[in-house]
Amino acid sequence: MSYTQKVMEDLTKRYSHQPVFLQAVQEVFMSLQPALDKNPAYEEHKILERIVEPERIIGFRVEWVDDKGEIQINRGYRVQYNSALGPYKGGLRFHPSVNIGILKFLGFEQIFKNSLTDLPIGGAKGGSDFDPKGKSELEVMRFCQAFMNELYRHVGATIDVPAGDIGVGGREVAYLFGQYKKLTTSYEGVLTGKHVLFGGSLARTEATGYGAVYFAQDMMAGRGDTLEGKTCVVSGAGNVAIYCCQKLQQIGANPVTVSDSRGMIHDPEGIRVDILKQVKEVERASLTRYAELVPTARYTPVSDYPAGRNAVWNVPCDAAFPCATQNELNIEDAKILLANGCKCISEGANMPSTLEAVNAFLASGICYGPAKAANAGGVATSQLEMAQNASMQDWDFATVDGKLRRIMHSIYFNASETAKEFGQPNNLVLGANIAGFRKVADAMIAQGVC
Ligand code: NDP
Ligand code: 2IT
Repeated sequence: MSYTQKVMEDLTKRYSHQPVFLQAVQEVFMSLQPALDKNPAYEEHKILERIVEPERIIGFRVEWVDDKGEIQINRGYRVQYNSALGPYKGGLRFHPSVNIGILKFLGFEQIFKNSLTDLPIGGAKGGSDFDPKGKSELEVMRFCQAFMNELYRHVGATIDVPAGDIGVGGREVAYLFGQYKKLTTSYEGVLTGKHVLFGGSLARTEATGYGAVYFAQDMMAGRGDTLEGKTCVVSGAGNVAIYCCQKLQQIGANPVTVSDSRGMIHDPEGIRVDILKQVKEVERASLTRYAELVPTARYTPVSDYPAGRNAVWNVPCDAAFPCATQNELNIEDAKILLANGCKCISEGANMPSTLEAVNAFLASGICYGPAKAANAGGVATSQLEMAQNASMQDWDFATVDGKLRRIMHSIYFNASETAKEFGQPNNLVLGANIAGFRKVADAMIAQGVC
């Protein structure tokens, strides 16, 4: 039995109740064996057994009072996964589905993603099962304050720097920042994704979506092709999806779909980003509202989809950008995309494709940009925010966007060169996993057993 199989077997027994975590580990492990064979030091130092266990998991009660005066209780977490390369760094997710297994999957991915950026950041993730949907502004503020009342003792600008993820955007980061400042009297870059008025970086809001498009451009260029004039499908309608659509339009491609948890929009004329921003960022409404405002848009509710499927993948396209959530693209979807001639997948969301779908994309030989490479632009720009805060500077939009462009290019180059080194050119899953892993593993060995 190989080293990866042995560790995976033990892990599966121990964490059978955390399926998405096991899936994330499996996705990394399926690439690593050649690198482990090449360097026996990784097994001697038990790097796999160590890297799958978080350095620390913090769990806490979050209690707050709703607008009716009723006491509400939620669960809050921070998984501080790996600090070999720098202070813990990764987002916070507020969604009713949040549990330790989901945060371990996200934190595990974050270790390798952050390593790929070549910036000094370790991996972490956190969040709560709080559902921001349907909550008033004051309820969201009270919840964020209650969450920070506990989290503040575990974070800091050189310790652990949270940011946004699903359900956590600029509004939530601002309330969390205000409460941290109140509790510690310290005005520091303890969170990223802040408003530019108090230490935020220009281009952080756009960075994940823009980065996923930059990565797709590099993949297509590697095949002598371009995204210009191409029809693109995008899932999700939040931070990542909005700025993915915006960048696609800026480079002359045509995004024709977006989706949320209740339905999807298809408009062959192209998504109206100004209206999408108004509906999602300002009104925080459902996509039915978008369909009211844009006469050419067709809305399909989730109830009309085949069970468990996201209908955006049925729309014929040249390139697809999953930007909503994990496991939103399964093997049936992958087959339809491939049959329709899709040439490029760039993952804005974390682990949006099931393992079977990933294998179908790899077998087909099309451009496939796995999440930990393709969506690393968000966290990379968060680190640029940390750098600006630490040096008390602020850089203009073009400077930050230029750095983001170069970082995405370097991630693509590193993943594709590593794939070539291991005899599988074009396999960016293998390239990204090995390139991300090696840096963390080498740093762990150098730092000793601690
Ligand atoms: P948002 O909360 O801004 O948007 C999420 C979008 O996805 C919403 O349209 C939401 O619909 C939809 N969605 C979420 N969960 C589900 C679900 N279970 N089924 C169907 N639709 C769903 O989050 P982000 O845009 O920030 O994050 C999207 C993805 O990108 C996540 O996987 C996140 O981990 C990843 N990511 C985010 C980064 C960032 O910088 N923000 C960086 C790297 C990755 P609805 O509003 O109806 O719930
Ligand atoms: O998944 C991710 O990379 C994020 N949600 C962004 C993390 C960050 O620290 O900016």
